[in-house]
Formats: sequence, C-alpha cells, structure tokens
Amino acid sequence: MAADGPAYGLSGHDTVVLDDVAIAWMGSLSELPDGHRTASVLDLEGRLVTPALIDCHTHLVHGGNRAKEFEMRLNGASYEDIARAGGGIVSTVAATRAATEDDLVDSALPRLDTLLAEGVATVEIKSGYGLDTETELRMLRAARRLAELRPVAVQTSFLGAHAVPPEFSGRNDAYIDDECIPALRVAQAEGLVDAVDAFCEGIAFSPVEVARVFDVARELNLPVKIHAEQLSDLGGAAMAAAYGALSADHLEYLGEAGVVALAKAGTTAVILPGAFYTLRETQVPPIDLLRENGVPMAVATDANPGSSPLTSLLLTMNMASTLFRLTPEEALAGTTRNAARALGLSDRGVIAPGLRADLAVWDVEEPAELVYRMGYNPLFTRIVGGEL
Ligand code: DI6
Ligand code: FE
Repeated sequence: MAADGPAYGLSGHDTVVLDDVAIAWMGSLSELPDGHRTASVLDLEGRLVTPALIDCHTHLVHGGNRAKEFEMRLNGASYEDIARAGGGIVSTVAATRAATEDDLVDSALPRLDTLLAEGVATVEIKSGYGLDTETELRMLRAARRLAELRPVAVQTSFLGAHAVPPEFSGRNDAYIDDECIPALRVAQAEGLVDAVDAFCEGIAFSPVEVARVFDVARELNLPVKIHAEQLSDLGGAAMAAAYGALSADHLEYLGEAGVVALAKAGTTAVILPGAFYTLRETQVPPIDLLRENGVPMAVATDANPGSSPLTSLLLTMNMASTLFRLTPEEALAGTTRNAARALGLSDRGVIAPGLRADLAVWDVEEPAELVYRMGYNPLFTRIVGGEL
C-alpha cells in the first residue's frame, strides 16, 4: 500500500499489514517480516492512504427537514413568519416526535451513506430533537441501529439540553430537572450514551444550567462535550473544560480566557464551518489563538436540518481551510487524529500498529487535493475494521 511522505502525519511507508481488525505492521515491503509473508496482498498502485475519516459532530438522526423554511426565508419571510408557520428547531422536534424508530433510521441512512462514500468510518450522532425521554431514547436507538446496518462505528451523545421544548417554555430548570436529567439516566442505563453534550447559548441553556446536567454525567462516568460560544461568549467552553470536556464545539465567539482553559484541560476545539456558512456568520473562531496555545482542532459537519444541512466531510474540510484558514494538513488532522480525540477514541485516527484498521484510499497524488477541491470525491476504497 502506498502512503505519503512525512508531512500530514502519514507514515511514508509503502506497506501496511492488517491483522483482522487492527494494523499489525507497517514499513517497507523489502523488510516485511517472515510472519507476514503469507498475508494476502492488495496492490493499491501508489494511491494515497490516510486514516479513515471521522465526523465527530453530527445531528444525523432527526425527523423531517427544513427546506420550506429555507425557501420562505429567501422569499423574504421574517423570523416571526417562520415561527408562526411552525418553523425552526421546534418543527424538527415535532417531526422527530412523530417519527417511528424505523422512520428515523430510514431517513438517516441516505445522509450516513453520503458521509461513508467519502471515506468516513466513524460518526458521532447526537440526540436532542426529542426533548422528552421517549423520543430521546428513540433517537439514540436509531443511531445505534445505523451501526448494525452499515460498516461504520457510531458514537452517541445525549443532547437533551439542546433546546427547551414548547411544553416547558420559560421553565429551563424544570425541563432540566424533570425531563432532561431523568432521560439521561434512563438512556445511560440502557447503554445508549457514549457522551453527554449540551447547547450553551442565550437561546438555549446557561453555563449554570448546563453544569447541572454535567454533574449527572460525572456521576454516571460519562464524558462531556459542549456547543459553546457559537453566537455569543457565555464562558461555556471554560465551564466545560473545568469538567474535563472531550471537546468544545463551534467557538466563533471564544475569547482568550476560553482558549487558555481549553489548552489547560486538553479539550479539543471542534470547528463547524457548515453552521458558520449557513447562518452567514462573520465572526471567525480564534484559530490563531487556538493554534498558538496548542489546542487540538477537529473539523466536523454539524449535519443538522437547520443550521448545517451538510453531509460532505470533504467539503467541510475545504470550508475550514477557505473560511477559517486552517492549513490542508490541519484540516485533515481535524477529521482524523483530532476528531478521534474529540470523541475520546485512542484506537483510531492515525495509521499505526495496534490501532484499528480503518483506512481510506484515495485517487489523489497529494493530500492537499482532498481539501482543495469542492464537490469532487476521489475516494478509491474504504477499509473498515480490516474489511474492504
Ligand atoms: N447549534 C446549532 O446551530 C443548532 N443546534 C446547535 O446546537 C441548530 C439546530 C437546528 O436549528 O435544528
Ligand atoms: Fe451541533
């Protein structure tokens, strides 16, 4: 198998031996140890091999879509018009509550397939459009089912603190105590939760409210992550860092104190250019500060029906470079090594002996091509858990 030179964290080795689900050996073909000589050979004819891609922040499972609302807005409708027509996040909550588990799986599959076709082998999927116990559980079950239906690893995040549902309007504390936290406990008991996420924002939950959910996550031994500083700086990222958060995501309005807090805690910054683009945001996340402070940066689609109806991770990498000035090397690290970090997964995201044999093989001459093109898919093949 071909790999690239030393940059991009790629090995430069021409041969990788896969042992079942793991990488057993890598090096030069002329030095292949005797024990591996009987392995079957797949000649990739000099193609580029990278770790399989990881989309570490998605809301892939949900009912309905918001194309009508998109159209209304572009035809001049106001926010109130859209709300009166039942639009916004509440409309996705209603559609998700009305959907069966099969409906949720069926509607998510084409979105998932679009990601997989571009070399993705691990996807994080959040709940958060149910906002009642029954529907949050149904979303998480649907997310788990996707991993049985396709060769992909799914990491779930419980996002009960995504929005206040209409029946709790103006009663954030009651929602958190009486619905969100009990739902989290049940979901965790059923093995449906890998991490706990929350939307910390003026239109969602305050740092103090989120901390109450995170206290329960800590009690349940679940790692936390946070949507923070997307529209304003409430100090959500620093609060999450104090809980040892795996990641803080969005971060357009993150200030220097927040950056320093992330660096101290080893929290990964997940940047989401799809939401920035869709919302026509102009405030760019503090990339230079994150870089200077050594905060690992991941890049993800934020695939969701409202603020980021985006299911191309390659296009997302291009956006991260063009809109936020990540280097192509940083963009690729953002969907491999650092995306694995954002999920707390130490067994993937790089090509190294002992790690999962999740690889993407590309018809490109150099890695920057993966980031530079828009709307072009050079994937040759995907190897997931050692399987072609
Ligand atoms: N950040 C967002 O931009 C969205 N959720 C989030 O946590 C919006 C989700 C939606 O509009 O459906
Ligand atoms: Fe999100």
